[in-house]
This record gives sequence, structure tokens and C-alpha cells, in this order.
Amino acid sequence: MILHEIETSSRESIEKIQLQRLKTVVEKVAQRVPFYKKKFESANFSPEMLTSLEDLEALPCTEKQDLRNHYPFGLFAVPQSELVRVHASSGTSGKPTVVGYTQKDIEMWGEIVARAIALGGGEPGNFLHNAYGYGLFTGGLGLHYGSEQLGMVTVPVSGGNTQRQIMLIEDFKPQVICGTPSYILNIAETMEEMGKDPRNTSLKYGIFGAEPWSEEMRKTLEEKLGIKACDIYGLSEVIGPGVASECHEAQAGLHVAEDHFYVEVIDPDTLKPVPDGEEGELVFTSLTKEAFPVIRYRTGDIASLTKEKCSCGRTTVRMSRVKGRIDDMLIINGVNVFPSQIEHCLLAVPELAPHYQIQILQKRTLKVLELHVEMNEEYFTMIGADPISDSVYQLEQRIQSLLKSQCLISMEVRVHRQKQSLVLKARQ
Ligand code: DLL
Repeated sequence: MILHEIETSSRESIEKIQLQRLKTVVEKVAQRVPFYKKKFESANFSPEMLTSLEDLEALPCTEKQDLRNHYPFGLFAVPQSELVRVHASSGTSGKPTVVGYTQKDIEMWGEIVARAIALGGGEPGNFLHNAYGYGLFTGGLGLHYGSEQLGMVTVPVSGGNTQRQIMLIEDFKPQVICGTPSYILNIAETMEEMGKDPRNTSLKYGIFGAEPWSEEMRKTLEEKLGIKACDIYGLSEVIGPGVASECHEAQAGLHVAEDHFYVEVIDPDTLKPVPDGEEGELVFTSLTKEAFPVIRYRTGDIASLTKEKCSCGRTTVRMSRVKGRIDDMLIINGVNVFPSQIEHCLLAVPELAPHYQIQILQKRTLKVLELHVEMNEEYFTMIGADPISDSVYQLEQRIQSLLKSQCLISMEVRVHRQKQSLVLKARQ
């Protein structure tokens, strides 16, 4: 179901709209956000110089660090009285990256997520089982508003309590399910363990994202659940889910909501744009966002673009699946984790030596993080010859709760004796 005429417009009309909107947003941030004003001045760039979309390349990119430097609201382009919502994603220093929305932003977001759900097979009147987490993470509320805007009956289950999710799927009979691919696989496998056949539900379509997944994973999910599974992409800095989404007809790349976001792919080393079809780092510029517009935001995500018309009839540019990231960010069951964030917490623990190792273990369909750290010499001497003592256990528990409260990360912590045979990564 095609919801908006932009989805099938000619390239010229799409680019004409983009250029008009780009000029407006660039002028607005130059006036309202001191960070961009300074950035434009130092690049000798003034908004009137924008005569084509390519002229944007003259501007330096914006990075996650810029957002951190202006924590929490320093890059907002409207007064707080115009905001209706904030969301946030995890950050390296324990401080999240904060983004804001006006009422119009929320409506626009709902519109593009409605489009994404329609792309993935959802229709008005269908039930949508939403297993993305609700909260500061954009997944739950993002899909929720889009589903309502499409006219679907939205079941706001959020993540967790898998047996209850299964009961609701059986009783409410949704046609569409949304969530991280790893969690949805967990639901399917739990059904199998309960002696139920996951192919026997009412589900027809799945809209999965927020973490990298593969074609093999798609095949597994489709076979296990008897559904069509589509990829949905987004990041809170740009808006949340719905920046790009796959169509169930072709399942051949994610259609970018080009009337709201201008996408580029750049070489992460030279920062120059790469030709269509070549992989590089995705960079997005907001075209319509009011509260928190970003100009040339480097996502850290690796993908390629194609402007070829899709067999579903849509003409919007498509991005490939995200192939990986250029930084060290890990995405564990949909939660973004920077090793440097963990490092920051560990530095505050006086009993530890400056080495740690993060292990990602696959336990059934979910990933589990294990953190291995070394005690330092003083602590080792203090506890004496028995490293399996109560005090080590208490130290492990303390580090575990520190990580949980400061970084929102759940991990198993193991404190090892000094110079143990583990090949531990040096912190510095
Ligand atoms: O993950 C938004 C989202 C929610 C997308 C629900 C899709 C569904 P953040 O928490 O800010 O926002 O994390 C954004 O997650 O830069 C990618 O590295 C990764 N990511 C998001 N979607 C995909 C996907 C949400 N479909 C970061 N494939 C992004 C691979 C994805 N990686």
C-alpha cells in the first residue's frame, strides 16, 4: 500500500522538494543554533550559497561527539515551550544523546512510520503487536504512533515477559509483529519449547530493526513464524525508526523517506561522497525537523544506495541493509553499548587493574555480555590468597550494579586475579 505521492514521484520532483526544504532548514539552524552558525562561518558557507543539493558537500559533517558536547539541549532549534517530547540513546560517558520533538515533529514521525508499516505489509484495521521497548528508546513509541496513524489496532506490549507476549499473540490474533529480530526469534523459540507451532499464529508480517541482522536471520524468522519479514532502520539523532524501511513486495533494500531526510554515503576516511552502489558511511540531513534538525549527521552505519526504481513501483532512493559500523559501538539485543562507556565506569572502581575484556556470548537467540576484569595488586594483597572469597563476589555485584545504573547495561561480571592467563585488552 503506497501512502504518499512522494514514494512514486520522479527523481526531479523529489530533488526539487528536497532543495527547497534544505534551504529553509539550513537558514533556520544558522539563525537559531549557535553551533551551526559557527560551523557555517568557519567553512565560509552561507545558506544563500545553496543552489543545488550537491552544494551541501561544502559543509563539514556533524558527529555524535558534537551532540555530547552540547548535552542535553544545546543543539535544539526551538524554545523549550515548543517541545512536546524528548528521547535519548546511550552515550560513552554515561550521559545519553538527547533529542527533542515538537508536535509537528511527532506528527511527521508518525507519518513516516505509518509509511514504513504499510511498506512492510500492515493495513488499516489490522492488529500490530509492538514488542519494541517503550521509554527513552525510540522503538516502542515510534512504531506505536505510526501504527495508530495508519489506523491499525496497536498492542503496546513492549519488550520482555515472553510467555505473556505469546498469550497475547494467540488471543488478539495480530497480523503484524514488530521488535528486534533477536527478541522475535526468542519469542518463536519459546513457543516451540512450549510445544506450540509458531507457524500456526495469525501473524503475516514482521517489521524488524534497531540492530544489525542478516539475510540468514530473515530466512530463519520467516520460516519459523510463517511470515514475511522486513527491515526497518532509523536512529534517534535523525528521528528514530522509519528513516528507511523495506517493502514486503521486493524486500530489496530500504526506501528512504526522502521528503524528510536527505541521505548521502561518504568515504569515512576522505569524507567525500561515494558513487551509488558503493559502500560507505550513511550521512543524513533533516529537511523538515523543527526541534532537533541535524545537518550532515554521520551515523557510523555502513551501507550503499541505489536510485533504481523498485519492483514495488516506488522511486525513492533505497539503502542496503546496514553492513556494520565504523566505530566500536556494539548493539546488544537492540541496546547500543560503547566499550568506552564501560571503561569509564570501570575507571571509578579502585580495586581494579587497567585491563578488561568484553565477551559477547550467544545464549539461545539472545546475546549476553560478560565482562572480565582484573583486580589490582593492592586489592589482591588485601584479600589474601583466596580470590574466590565473599569480597570478590561482592565486588562483582558492585560493578554489575554500577554498570546497570550508570550505563543501563546488564552484564555478568567476573573479577580475575592479577595477571591471569586471559588475554585482556589494555584500557589505554
Ligand atoms: O534503534 C531506532 C530504531 C528503533 C530503528 C526500532 C528501528 C527499529 P537508536 O537507539 O538511536 O535508534 O540506535 C540507532 O541502531 O545507528 C544503527 O547502528 C542501529 N540500527 C537501527 N536500525 C537498524 C537496522 C534505533 N535495521 C542505531 N539494521 C543505528 C542495522 C540498525 N542496524
